[in-house]
Amino acid sequence: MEMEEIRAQVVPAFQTEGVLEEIGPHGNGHINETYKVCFRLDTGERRRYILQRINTDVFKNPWFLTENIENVTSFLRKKSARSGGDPLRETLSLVPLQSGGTLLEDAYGNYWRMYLFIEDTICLENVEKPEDLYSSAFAFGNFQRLLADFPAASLHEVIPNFHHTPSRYEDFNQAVREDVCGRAERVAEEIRFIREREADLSAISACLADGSLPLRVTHNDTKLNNILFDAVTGKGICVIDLDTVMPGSALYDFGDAIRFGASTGAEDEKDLDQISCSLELFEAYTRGYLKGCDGSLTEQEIHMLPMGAKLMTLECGMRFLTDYLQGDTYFRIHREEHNLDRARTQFKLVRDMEEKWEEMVKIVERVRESD
Ligand code: ADP
Ligand code: GN1
Ligand code: MG
Repeated sequence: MEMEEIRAQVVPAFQTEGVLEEIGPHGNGHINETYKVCFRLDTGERRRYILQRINTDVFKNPWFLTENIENVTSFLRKKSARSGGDPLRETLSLVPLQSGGTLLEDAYGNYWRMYLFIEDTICLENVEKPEDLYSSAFAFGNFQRLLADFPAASLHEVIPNFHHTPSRYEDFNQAVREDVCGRAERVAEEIRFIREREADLSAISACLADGSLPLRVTHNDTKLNNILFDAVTGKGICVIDLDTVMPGSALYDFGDAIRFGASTGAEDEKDLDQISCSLELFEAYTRGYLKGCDGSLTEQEIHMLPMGAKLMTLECGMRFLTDYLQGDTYFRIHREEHNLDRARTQFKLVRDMEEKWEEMVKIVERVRESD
């Protein structure tokens, strides 16, 4: 959709303040389309908003997704207000439509939503220092703690089996069998890498099924760039990108954050020599996460944190490779073989974690004891 159309037909549907000045693409997400929309008030003050077109290939039911976000954000806003916080800074706020509700379906069948832009914050694409990761970990842990008494059963499972690794493995095997782009032969080594680890894949799902791991409300996409940091204090103040909030395991949130944040290189780095799992960053995240969860994790969850890191990294690599095999239809790519490069960084990380396993286990023990 052209920017002019978005400006004329989408933006006016929302209850914004002031006169529209500018609209442009924003952020680096792989799934939705994000725009920053700037308005000017009579007083000269600026009002900004985040406008997003929801990817309905990925999120098949945007109504359910919106219901989840409305319920979770209003729950968090109330908690923030009760504890003397700043609800509009600590929680995402959906902007209502002129016609009521918060989800817009345009004339072409696209779905849109708008959030208040949280000002004076920064969003980090890469870890610049361990404190950043600590701070993001605290925010994600705190998010989990705040949602501990949210009625999890009321949430829609917007993407069924999102972090159910054995089910991702089935999808992967099907993609290898079908090999619609004729790419399987080229990635035989990566396919073997995954298959050699088949026995590990049910480590979390089996414990959720037998009740030895509790089902919690989890974020499920705990990349560093899904936290907004206060521009002055550097503290992680708001957890964003709530599309995948669903019932799940705390290990999903911990593991996904480690695979992204404790890597010494970018998710799509081509030079695999740049990629390893930094134990310093692993420790910083573990410390921040346990602090943020504030005693709410069980012994078993803490014990399995290294497994969470390894499995979520392997799963993500498997998802990138599956998408590569299927012709890059899920994750947005910016170059040929982008998904393959992404998959390779994840497998390099998994191998490195396996080599550092004993140290990761010791770090978790040390952090727990010092807590
Ligand atoms: P995606 O699902 O595509 O990752 P996100 O919801 O994470 O989309 O948004 C993309 C980027 O937009 C974020 O990484 C962040 O930089 C920015 N962003 C999103 N929501 C807000 C907000 N309410 N205030 C300020 N920036 C935001
Ligand atoms: C996607 O939209 P974004 O970039 O925050 C994906 C995550 C992956 C991530 C990998 C809904 O997240 O699961 O871990 O890319 N989100 C969805 O970078 O599939
Ligand atoms: Mg995001």
